[in-house]
Amino acid sequence: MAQVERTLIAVKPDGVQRRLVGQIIQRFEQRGFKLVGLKMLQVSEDLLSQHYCELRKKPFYPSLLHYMTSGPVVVMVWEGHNVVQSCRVMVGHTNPAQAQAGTVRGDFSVHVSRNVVHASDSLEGAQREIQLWFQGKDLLNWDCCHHTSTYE
Ligand code: IDP
Ligand code: MG
Repeated sequence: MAQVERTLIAVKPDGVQRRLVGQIIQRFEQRGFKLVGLKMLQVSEDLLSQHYCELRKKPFYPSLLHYMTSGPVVVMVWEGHNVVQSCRVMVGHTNPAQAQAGTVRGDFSVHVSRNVVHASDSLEGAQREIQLWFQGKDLLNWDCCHHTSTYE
């Protein structure tokens, strides 16, 4: 079977502290995406600096590193048709003040410095981030019994 699209989603430390992990996972399950990888970890600055390499020069970068290392994160890989873009829409605008109600950020956050969740922003970004956070052996190819109710 051809490899379908995958994206990286992470519940950030504020989301874990606020016990939102279950509700966030539920949204992606309910939509019809398939969970193929999941782990909880305390992120190292080294991993984060690679993850956020494009933001290194931003004024908020030091506080972003501090926030993201302030506690554990739950990181996941979700699979499905158009999953990268669909999950970005489900997560909502980077700045919760501009995020629509019904999105994760629009429902659970108010300020850009504590926006609860990460989602890859492109196919290339997703591939890069998945390789950074997961080893290939930790991503599971499994058959979902609902497949024919979700896809043609
Ligand atoms: P994204 O998470 O929606 O892809 P990016 O621009 O890639 O947004 O920024 C990564 C993360 O950096 C954001 O999710 C947020 O946690 C943080 N961030 C972005 N802009 C600001 C800001 O202006 N102030 C504080 N933190 C910010
Ligand atoms: Mg981003």
